Amino acid sequence: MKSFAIPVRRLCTLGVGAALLAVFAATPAHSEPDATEGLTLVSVQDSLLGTHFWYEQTFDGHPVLGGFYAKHVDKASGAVTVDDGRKAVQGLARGLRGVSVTAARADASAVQQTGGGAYRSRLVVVPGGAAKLAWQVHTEPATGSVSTLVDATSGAVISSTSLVKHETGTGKVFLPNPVVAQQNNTLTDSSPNSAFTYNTVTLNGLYAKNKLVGGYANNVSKKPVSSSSGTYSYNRTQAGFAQVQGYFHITTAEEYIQSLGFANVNNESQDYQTTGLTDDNSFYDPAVDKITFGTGGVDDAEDAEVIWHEYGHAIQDSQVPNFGMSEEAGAIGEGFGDYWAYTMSQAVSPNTTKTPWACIADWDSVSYTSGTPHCLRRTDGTKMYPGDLDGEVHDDGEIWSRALQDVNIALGRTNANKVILEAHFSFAPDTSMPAAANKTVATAQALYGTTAANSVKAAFHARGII
Ligand SMILES: [Ca+2]
Ligand SMILES: [Ca+2]
Ligand SMILES: [Ca+2]
Ligand SMILES: [Ca+2]
Ligand SMILES: [Zn+2]
Repeated sequence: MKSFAIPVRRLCTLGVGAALLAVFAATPAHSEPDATEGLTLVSVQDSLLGTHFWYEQTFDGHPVLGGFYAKHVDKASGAVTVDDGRKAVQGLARGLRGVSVTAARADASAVQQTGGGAYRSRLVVVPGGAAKLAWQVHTEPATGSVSTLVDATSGAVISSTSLVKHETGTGKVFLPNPVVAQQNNTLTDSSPNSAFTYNTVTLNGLYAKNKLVGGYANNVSKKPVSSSSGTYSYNRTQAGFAQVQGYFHITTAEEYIQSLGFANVNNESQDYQTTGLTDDNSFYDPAVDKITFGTGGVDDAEDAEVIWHEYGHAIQDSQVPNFGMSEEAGAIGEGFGDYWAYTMSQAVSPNTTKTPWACIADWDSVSYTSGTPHCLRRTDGTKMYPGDLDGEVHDDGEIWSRALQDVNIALGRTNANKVILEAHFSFAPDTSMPAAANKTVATAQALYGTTAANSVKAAFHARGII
């Protein structure tokens, strides 16, 4: 039930009073608004069947967030339908009492929060039992307009919300790669296209259908593919395929992170490109926050596990600025990237002898490995800390990825990933493996208690880390 701390007054703010009075005169009295103070007409629209009056709810002259009132007048019968979406406003004094934050200071907070320039700000009422005044600031970063609410009394940022409407598209991808999906480790880079099976998927979060640019992934490849209908169905012989792979698998990884409850782990449109590097290598460049996929051998972006490994670096860089400032921190970065490929594949593929989850990049690695299963690296190795450290971050990362795999087995995928991601926030950029392991154990303790913490401790202890 809605209640209002608004005295009843005549509707006096209408620019089209005459038209409205005429409507009222033709309709029964009971359909008129009962509390007319605090309603500002913002739009009158004619449609085939009626006329639609849209009002914004106000309190003391300020718009009430989310509050609305609509009146629909049927053209044929004159019947009036009211849609009363006004919000309760309680406990708020009139006359701007308590407002100590200037518009300029609110603008500066919003600019800092969103990275875009401020172009509009106004005082609004945040409704509820303890209603308050806030500055609503619109900024426009490269990813589209954002509305930020800044508490007009304390100056705290209450929320930041993207105003961009998202579209969906469709595309064809490998899920996670053809060796795993088809359980066939005889496929090679020169196999005919007819040997490959593709998955048709939905591309979420596109800002517009015609480009692979959206909430979580930003295709900055040269000659980016385009489709006015949002249809991105390419096969691996076409340049567009790798671009779609990048968009889909980055977006899926970030959607998963968000589903775990993390709102601020690389919550942005991650730049990636599938062109310009002919090496059989891919990398994440923290200086420009961009992932580049090489095209040597099997094009790297054809294997989602390579995409997820690189996205692992983007994840950690967003959680800990400049993460990886020591050899062991670098090894943790590589180990986490491999683990992230492992756990993303876990969700979309079976764990088989032919393609065990522990085997990373089963498809990309057919170009440079001979035995089967083909693996770039594995997460089930037996290397020990510190004796097996060789000073090369990818090699040493296998110590860390094995420990994370064991955490995953002990806690289950969801809880393990919550612990692992949460723990990253307190890693130092130049952490040692023991320090990071201890943070992870403490995180497990805080989230899930002693039994979970002991399992995590055992996983790191088994590698000699703690
Ligand atoms: Ca990023
Ligand atoms: Ca290639
Ligand atoms: Ca490759
Ligand atoms: Ca794999
Ligand atoms: Zn890496």
